[in-house]
Amino acid sequence: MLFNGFGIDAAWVTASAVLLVVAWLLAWGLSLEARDERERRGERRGFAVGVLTPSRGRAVAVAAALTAVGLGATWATHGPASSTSTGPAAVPAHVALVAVSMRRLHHAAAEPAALPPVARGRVVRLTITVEDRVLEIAPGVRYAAWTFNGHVPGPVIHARQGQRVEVMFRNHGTMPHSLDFHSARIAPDKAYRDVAPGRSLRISFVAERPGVYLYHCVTAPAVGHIANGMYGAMIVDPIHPLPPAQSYVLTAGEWYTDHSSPARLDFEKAMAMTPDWATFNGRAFQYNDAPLHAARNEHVRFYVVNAGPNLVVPFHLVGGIFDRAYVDGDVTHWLRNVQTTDVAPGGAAIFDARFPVAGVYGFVNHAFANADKGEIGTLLVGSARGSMSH
Ligand SMILES: [Cu+2]
Repeated sequence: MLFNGFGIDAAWVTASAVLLVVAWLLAWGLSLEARDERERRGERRGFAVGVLTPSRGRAVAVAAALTAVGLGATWATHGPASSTSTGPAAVPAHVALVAVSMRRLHHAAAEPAALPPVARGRVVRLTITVEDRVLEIAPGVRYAAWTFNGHVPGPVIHARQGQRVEVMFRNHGTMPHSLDFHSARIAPDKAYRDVAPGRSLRISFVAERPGVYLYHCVTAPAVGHIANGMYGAMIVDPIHPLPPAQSYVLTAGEWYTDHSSPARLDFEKAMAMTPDWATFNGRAFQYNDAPLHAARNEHVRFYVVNAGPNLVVPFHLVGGIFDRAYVDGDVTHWLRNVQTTDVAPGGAAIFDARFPVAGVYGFVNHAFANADKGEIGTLLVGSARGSMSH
């Protein structure tokens, strides 16, 4: 159809509108992801802005590809060269497809496992805010979590030995919460005290001991607060850093669910130490769906923190042997040629490995009942594709 007197095809107008809408959708998606990432890291305004993580970057790339396909189809079927005038009925469908795809990809994004860069400067400042939020903790399972910065686990804090860490802790939840840093030597009756809803507390300490540490809410009953998702990892690089490596942070935790939707904590299950789900970084099986990557013969490092609250994590590579295991995160000495080593609840360890052969590798909790509950992930070495079965 032509607009009288202007020679403009209705399909052209529609396609232009589609382009505008899609561009807006992409910009909206990008801004959401960037905000999400800033919140996850607990960064304040003016602090270094986080970048898109690889998995979310991929999500945007896929959305852009879908957009291109949609526009191409629109062009082909409704372009000005077309003599038919069936109407651009397919255009809204393309827009809907792009919107739905972006939404699905957004929600399917795995928690980033890559170690963020070490903070610069003499003082590391960040904000950790308690937020009650419904999260997907396993495929199709929603849980009403208590979070630090909207995610489970909370932001990875990556500092260097000797830096001062200043945390602004805000409680936007509905009950008292607190923050306990295993990386600090500090009077807990003051620094780790309960903070009432709507209130805040500044916690400051020097990261004097290198290693890898848990932080968590310690408000009674701590088992319940940790089981509801209130935990995170903190890495303190030694003054003389470890050898460079492709580094990932895996924080293990358990979920104990009732039968409601969204699910809530079943306290009796937590006391019996019988979780429904065991996870690396908060969601069961997520790194089978979004595998981690390494190059052949590259040094790979796993910082494994066990938030528990209850169960030991015997960490193991399927298809690999750890060259080094820094037990309990002690960077001054390590075990060699390790197949499996326990990571205690409230503890952590560092594992180094290399993979001379390309392929699909796994990292698991070798207490296999807990691997079956979700503590299992895939590491793709070289150009391999696929995932560990589960
Ligand atoms: Cu709490």
